[in-house]
Amino acid sequence: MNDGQRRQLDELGFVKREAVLDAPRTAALVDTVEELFAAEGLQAGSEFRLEPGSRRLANVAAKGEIFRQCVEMPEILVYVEHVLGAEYKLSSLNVRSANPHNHLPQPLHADAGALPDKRGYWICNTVWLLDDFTEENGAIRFVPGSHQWGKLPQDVLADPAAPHPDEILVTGKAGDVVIMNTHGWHGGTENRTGSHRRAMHIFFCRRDKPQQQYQKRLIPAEVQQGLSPRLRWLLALDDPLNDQLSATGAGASGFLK
Ligand SMILES: O=C(O)CCC(=O)C(=O)O
Repeated sequence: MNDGQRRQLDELGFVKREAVLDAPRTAALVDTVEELFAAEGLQAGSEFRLEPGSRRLANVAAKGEIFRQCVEMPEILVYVEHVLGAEYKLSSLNVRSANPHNHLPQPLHADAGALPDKRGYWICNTVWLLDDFTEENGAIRFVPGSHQWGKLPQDVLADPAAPHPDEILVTGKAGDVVIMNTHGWHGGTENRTGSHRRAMHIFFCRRDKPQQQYQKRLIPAEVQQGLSPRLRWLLALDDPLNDQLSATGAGASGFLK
């Protein structure tokens, strides 16, 4: 991470890394995502939450090695560590696909309704673009600096779904990854095109907080056995504190992530 990127993440609340995924890997992710949508049908995303106007998949760390490989990419984790400190873990791994002609913009929100606590920031999302994000197709808007305000949009805005005077639209190319301090106010926008707008959300939290998706329960035991020590650490598979915090599903509360 260079100084400019660090400053952007600290001050604006997000930074984009271009071309993290090459075209074949992006295409393979899209194929796997579409296979899962087809297999899961109307149930897709229901383990976490459904969202009108969008297709969602949940728990995809349990649904393919291709997703787990993205969790441990050092060139992205360096940013996550910058936001959360050295003691972080995967919280959840989902896919969101804004439907063609989806005219339901998300309200501005902080992920999981989370405010920073005494120790500071405790969530960080990474948004992996599986399609180009354009001004037309439902790119994410972000209110720069709002991660530092210690307030939730629903508590201070008359209408969190309305455009915010300071919001920036985060556009990019398929294969880019946007690292977001999602204490900051953000949300998906309208998709005015005839195509799906797909993204994967690899969501991290500090290790003293519950996971949104308790990986130890979700990932099949035979798959867990074959995972590297690094991935086991990232997924908190051998972490008694995480067992205590996450086994009840407490981390699933709050707003959309
Ligand atoms: O548009 C996206 O992929 C991100 C939307 C978002 O902020 C969320 O689902 O919490």
